[in-house]
Amino acid sequence: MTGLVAGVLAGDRTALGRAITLVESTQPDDRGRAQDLLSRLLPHAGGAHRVGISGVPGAGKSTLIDTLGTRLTGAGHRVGVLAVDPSSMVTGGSILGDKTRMARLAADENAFIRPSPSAGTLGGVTSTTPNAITVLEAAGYDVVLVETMGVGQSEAAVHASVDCLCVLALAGAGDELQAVKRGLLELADVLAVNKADGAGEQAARLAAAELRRALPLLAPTSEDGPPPVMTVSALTGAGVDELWDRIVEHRRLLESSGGLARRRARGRLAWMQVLLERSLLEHFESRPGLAGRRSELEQAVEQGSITPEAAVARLLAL
Ligand SMILES: Nc1nc2c(ncn2[C@@H]2O[C@H](COP(=O)(O)OP(=O)(O)OP(=O)(O)O)[C@@H](O)[C@H]2O)c(=O)[nH]1
Ligand SMILES: [Mg+2]
Repeated sequence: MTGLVAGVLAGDRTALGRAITLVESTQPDDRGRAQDLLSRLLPHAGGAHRVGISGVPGAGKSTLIDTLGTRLTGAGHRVGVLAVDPSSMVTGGSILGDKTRMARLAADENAFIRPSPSAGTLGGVTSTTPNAITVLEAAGYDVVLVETMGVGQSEAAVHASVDCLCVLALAGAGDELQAVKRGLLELADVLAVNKADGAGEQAARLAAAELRRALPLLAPTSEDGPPPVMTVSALTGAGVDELWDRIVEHRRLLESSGGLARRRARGRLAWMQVLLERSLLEHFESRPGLAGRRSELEQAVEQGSITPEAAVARLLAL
């Protein structure tokens, strides 16, 4: 364990990979060691600018991370990436697909790309995402980019894990707002309409203007007013520096208002809630006899001979 801690703190890539595997492990046997490791790394963590990159499949998240990450390492940053590989859902754990889409960054010695385990997760973030961020920070990565798919509950979960959520939108055919979901819009700290290049440039600019008009109506609850809307091309790099400037500006405002500490504290509480719910469910499901009784009751509910409420009440009474 001491060797692993020292390896991570020294930025050793093998140690880093092993440490992330350990803190992501869901094996009961690993949990104690993982907690031990995390408690030793925590004093060295917290220093990164944590940025979520979200958007529908194909929005260009991986391409943006490759372009932005390469620019950041060029400017002297060390960039950690947590990325979900859609293909790993089928193959059970290959990041090859995304590594090829982040080819420059994957070969960059100042970057570390880590595939997220996607099974049973919320579109790329898991309850172990904060742990993986801790390990990367302790290893000296000062920017952590988290790629997530804009699906299900993942927006809220990733929002709780990062300092800034950058949402990539695409110009739609006709309905400009189609390619970004409302739930995502409400959580976005910075919005960027991607693929603003070549024949798509004009459409991207129109979509951005449309978003700027619509945002005050769509997300009236935000304390700081609507998020800035940019146009970028992850492919050519146009607008990517400006996008990073806005992300840095967002963080500066958060820091000067004390909001960063509050946001991170809220995030930790949100994850505690997620973990509590998961543990309660696991605890409940591990009761002897539950599985059999449950499938009987499920059949009864399917047939309509008993209400879902009554079935749950009987299960809880076990
Ligand atoms: N023209 C253009 N194409 C882009 C741009 N960014 C990404 N693409 C292309 O869009 C496709 C999807 O890009 P990805 O970066 O893999 O998108 P993603 O959001 O990571 O997709 P998933 O991980 O599958 O959800 C690829 O063919 C990219 O080459 C851009 O700025 N301009
Ligand atoms: Mg991707």
